[in-house]
Amino acid sequence: MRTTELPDRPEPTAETRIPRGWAALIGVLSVAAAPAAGQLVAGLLSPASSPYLAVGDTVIRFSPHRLTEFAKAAFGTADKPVLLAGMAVVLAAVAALAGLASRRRPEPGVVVVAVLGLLGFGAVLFAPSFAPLDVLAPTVAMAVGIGVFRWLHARALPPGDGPASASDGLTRRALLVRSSVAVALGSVVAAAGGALLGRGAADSRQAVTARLAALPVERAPAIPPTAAFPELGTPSFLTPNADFYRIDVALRIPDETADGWSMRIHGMVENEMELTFDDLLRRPLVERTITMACVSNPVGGDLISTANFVGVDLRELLREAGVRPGADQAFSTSVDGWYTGTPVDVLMEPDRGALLAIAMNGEALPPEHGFPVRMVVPGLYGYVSATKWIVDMELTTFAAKAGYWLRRGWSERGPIKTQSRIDRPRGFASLPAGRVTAAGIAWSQPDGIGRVEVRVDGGAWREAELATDVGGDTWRMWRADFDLGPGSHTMQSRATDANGVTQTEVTADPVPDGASGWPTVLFSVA
Ligand SMILES: Nc1nc2c(c(=O)[nH]1)N[C@H]1C(S)=C(S)[C@@H](COP(=O)(O)O)O[C@H]1N2
Ligand SMILES: [Mo]
Repeated sequence: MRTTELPDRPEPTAETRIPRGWAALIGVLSVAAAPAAGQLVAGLLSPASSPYLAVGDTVIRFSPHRLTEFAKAAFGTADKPVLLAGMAVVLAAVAALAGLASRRRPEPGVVVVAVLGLLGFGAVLFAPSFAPLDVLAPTVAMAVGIGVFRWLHARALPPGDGPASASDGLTRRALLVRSSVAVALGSVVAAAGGALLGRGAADSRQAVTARLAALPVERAPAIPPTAAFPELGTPSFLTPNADFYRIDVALRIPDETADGWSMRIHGMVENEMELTFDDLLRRPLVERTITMACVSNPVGGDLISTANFVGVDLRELLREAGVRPGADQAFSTSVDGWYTGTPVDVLMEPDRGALLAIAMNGEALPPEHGFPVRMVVPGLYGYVSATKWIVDMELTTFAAKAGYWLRRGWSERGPIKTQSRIDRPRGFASLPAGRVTAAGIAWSQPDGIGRVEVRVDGGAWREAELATDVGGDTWRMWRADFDLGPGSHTMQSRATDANGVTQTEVTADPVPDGASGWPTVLFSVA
């Protein structure tokens, strides 16, 4: 409210406000410069960390299924470019408004640029492929966006004190035009450069997926729909790649191409081998359905997933290389410097089915799951067997060399422990009176599950109904019905493997060789 005592704030004159057109333009230019700078850093460092593309991927991930299906039907393979162009239009509109809101002071625009920057940051941070160094691209993007906006704003704002002379106005205007052109050109160069730099790995993945579709692969049997109870709360039998659990110590996801890949098998072997990606494609390719598990998975945890892996039989390769007697460890190294040792006796078991994998669920390995080549060994925890981005395998002894996690207190051999998990009821659920349906998963790779039992409130064990068997290398879903009275209840489960050995009740932490104990869920019935 104004009072007569206080002098009126002078109304800003036309001269101390940025003309509308320029205000909108500097908003648009800054909001273009930001993701362009992010794209350049991402191209240099880690292609998946481009904030603009990450936002696009996030939109796709959180779009309702029907919308993405519609987009595919309407735009075909152009669905993603259409989305990215649509985002550009929305961004330009927001940016123009932000500029218009900042005709006197830069703050409103700075806030809008910062909020957009945070969106990009969040999209990168929560991408399935996130690795620590990925924070750099969205950070640079945000800093460039804010910096450019402040810089152009200062140049566009007419001087507030006194009328500027005509020649003054001219040079100022020329400076503003030059600065704007510089920002526009810089953005185009940065975005294009970044996109080019980062293209190699993505193009290579697409090419591998396409080549694989044309190659003969010995397919795994189809998964029957009766192999899972997703309607009861179990996972789907095959885990979509984007949901597949992920564990690694990579600072950035390697952006190797398939063409550039090679791997040496050497050390205690008769015939040293050097394999290229094409060498792998020339060998018999086989698809195997495998449930991978992480040794860090606590009882009841979700560091376990299942996929159809396509690859080359690792035992066959090692037989060709001719492992010398005494070599008890296959020591594999990743291009990012991680390394582990796998027991040779396990790899050489005739039925083990260890793979040098190149594809997962019908496409080339996703970058974060080891593109172009990784190991997968049924029945062993990932830390002793599942080297992603593999580039070297040395046959040696456990006495001579220790893997990354072995040096950090984890055990030498990592057989997966027989386990079960209760997915329903959820912990602390309150259920209506009447029938309670329990469901979950159990696993005991590579031999498989023979039986799952469930009990409530420490009562008698009841045998659960098992879903259709897919094989020993995968999880097995189960379900059981109970009629329970009102009150709080405790449910436990225990799995028995195909050899009749029941999972231990003894609880153990994940360190050093995997968690054990019966999963327990507390819930209440009304
Ligand atoms: N290069 C590399 N490979 C790795 C790891 C790693 O840190 N670096 N982690 C291992 C661990 S502990 C597990 S459980 C599996 C997980 O594979 P995923 O991320 O594809 O699920 O990868 C293994 N392979
Ligand atoms: Mo792991």
